Amino acid sequence: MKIFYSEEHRKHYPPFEVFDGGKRVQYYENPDRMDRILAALKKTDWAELTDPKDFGIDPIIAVHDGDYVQFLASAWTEWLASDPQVAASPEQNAFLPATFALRRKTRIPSSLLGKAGYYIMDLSACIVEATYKATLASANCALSAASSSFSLHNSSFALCRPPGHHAGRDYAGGYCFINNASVAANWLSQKGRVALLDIDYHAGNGTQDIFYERNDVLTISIHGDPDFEYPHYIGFADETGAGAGLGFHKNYPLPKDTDDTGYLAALDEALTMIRNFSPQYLVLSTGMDTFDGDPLGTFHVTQNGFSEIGKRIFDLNLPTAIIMEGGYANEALGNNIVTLLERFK
Ligand code: SP5
Ligand code: ZN
Repeated sequence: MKIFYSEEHRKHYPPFEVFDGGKRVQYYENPDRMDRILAALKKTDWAELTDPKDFGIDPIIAVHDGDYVQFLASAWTEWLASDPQVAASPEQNAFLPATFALRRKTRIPSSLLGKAGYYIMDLSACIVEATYKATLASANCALSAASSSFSLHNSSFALCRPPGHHAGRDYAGGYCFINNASVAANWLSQKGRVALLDIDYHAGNGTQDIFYERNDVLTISIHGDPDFEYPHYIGFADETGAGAGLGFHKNYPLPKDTDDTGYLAALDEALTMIRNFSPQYLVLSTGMDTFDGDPLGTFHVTQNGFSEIGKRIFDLNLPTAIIMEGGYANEALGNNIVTLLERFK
């Protein structure tokens, strides 16, 4: 199986993020995650590490607003230039807003900090010098997997970092800047019908927003109920699409402590919905933070659970672009990913 991976992510390693209550903590979405996955893949005899192809900016700005992408590209340099303290110790700093646009989004602010509060939804999407280049490489991994689905009719794994599913058309959040899975799904939608299934523990709010009014890409997310879990404001069961897209989005918000049995029951419903849509391609937003013991999750999906999840999705018999999203139990991350991917090889 082809594994699309780039080393460009490595220097995207903000020195902190801010948790609930204003607590500064280590950045959970860290390069060690990739090293654990790479180590596990290298022990197999089927993982074929491949550099992504460069697809240029067009497939990205087909999904994201150009002014938002421009903000991502220049934010760090502008931040550095604006603050001598940051310039004196850039490695100890990350760019984050302290004021948010909330529900006032009528005009794009002209100042850098105004833009930040307008384009960033939380305190986990920290921008550092290497962020923009890392996000481009990550999107190219997803596009390479999509292209492989199209031209080779096979399934492949985009080992994306940073992840993408919390990023919307014009916003970053939850470690995500460019929505890799959405960029891949949108690219594939020009070749045929696409279903995008999101099995990350957190609701795929960015993906939901991007495709909400479209009926050519079916989007489904299975996740911790936003009633108690991040992203809090989106991902509820009654959000089913709008306009032409009505009926083409589905959320499965699940309770705390969901185990393999509860998870697989929701997955089976999602798979039935995908079969009824009869897509030609599947994009799988693959978060491993549903794992029992993940520091950011509350579910108890086991390694056996991931094996069964992989098998049931594979049984759809669709060329699948498997896109890495979250998963923060680093010690188990490699085995968990390999367990899921093994079902597709
Ligand atoms: C891609 C992805 O999985 N992004 C997740 C971003 C989640 N940010 C949540 C921040 C709130 C953390 N609450 C921590 C509870 C620890 N017990
Ligand atoms: Zn997640």
